[in-house]
Amino acid sequence: MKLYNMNLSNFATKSRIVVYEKGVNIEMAPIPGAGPSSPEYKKINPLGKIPTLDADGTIIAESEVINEYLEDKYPNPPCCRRRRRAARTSARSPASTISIWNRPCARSFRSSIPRPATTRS
Ligand SMILES: N[C@@H](CCC(=O)N[C@@H](CS)C(=O)NCC(=O)O)C(=O)O
Repeated sequence: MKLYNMNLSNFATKSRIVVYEKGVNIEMAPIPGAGPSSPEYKKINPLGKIPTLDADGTIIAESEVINEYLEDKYPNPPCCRRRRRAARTSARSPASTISIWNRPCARSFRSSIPRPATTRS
């Protein structure tokens, strides 16, 4: 597997961080030809955008998609996105519990708020 990337590309850096965080052995490949718009690179990624992952013959473009692929293929250690998801869930749980189980309380509060005018008669 190889990741076509360039040191100064912020999008490539997003994917490089995931590769390094997971500690997987993925070759860091330079962009062939004279740059991203070179015919050599466009044979790999016709849009000429960096990064591109060559996953043993399957070409994957877009840093977010590459990162999701890496997360699925190498779930451990989980990357930042999954840790954020876990953090979001732990914040949602008490919020949801309050909104579901304190409904009578919420209803009485809502009834004290004047309803907005509607166009329906
Ligand atoms: N949405 C793409 C953006 C990729 C992108 O725009 N990369 C820049 C480098 S940071 C690039 O390839 N620029 C070369 C060009 O547009 O010709 C991604 O997330 O991978």
